[in-house]
Amino acid sequence: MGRSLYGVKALTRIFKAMDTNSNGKLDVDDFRWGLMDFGISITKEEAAECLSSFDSDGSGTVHYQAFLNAFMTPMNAGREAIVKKAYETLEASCANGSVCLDDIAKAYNANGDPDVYSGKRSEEDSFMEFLSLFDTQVKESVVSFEEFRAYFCDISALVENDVDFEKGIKTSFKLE
Ligand SMILES: [Ca+2]
Repeated sequence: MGRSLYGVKALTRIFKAMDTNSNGKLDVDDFRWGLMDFGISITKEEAAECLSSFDSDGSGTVHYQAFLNAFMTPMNAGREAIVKKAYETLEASCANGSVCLDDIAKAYNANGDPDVYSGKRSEEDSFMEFLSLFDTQVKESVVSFEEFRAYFCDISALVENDVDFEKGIKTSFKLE
């Protein structure tokens, strides 16, 4: 374990712990009570002000994706494009038109992982870790583009060079 590769997982855990009614959004009360669990006590007004810094659509709540985006290192346009292409390629190749965990597992080639490439860990470890990062462990469950993208945001933060990043994705999903 280690490094920012687990960023998405840790953030997801925090988000879910705060989202007590499990509606995928944090409101002022979720946020306030969540912080109290960490021993931080703030007023409703302070909580509202904090939330507004995450809240891009002015709804007074923070969606899961906005929460992740606030903490994750964004990918540049070139990286976004290659990740999107990988997902679209998966979409085109999978049986029922939506990308399931099993489709990703079948397509994934661990040699695209920089740590496998450099000999730091085995293909199997890389593969198991890759799958463990997705919320679902059920083969038939759909993996959304947002989940897929979040995983590569984590990877992206570790890879300095755009060329290496692109090469990694291309190898992982056998893109031309
Ligand atoms: Ca909620």
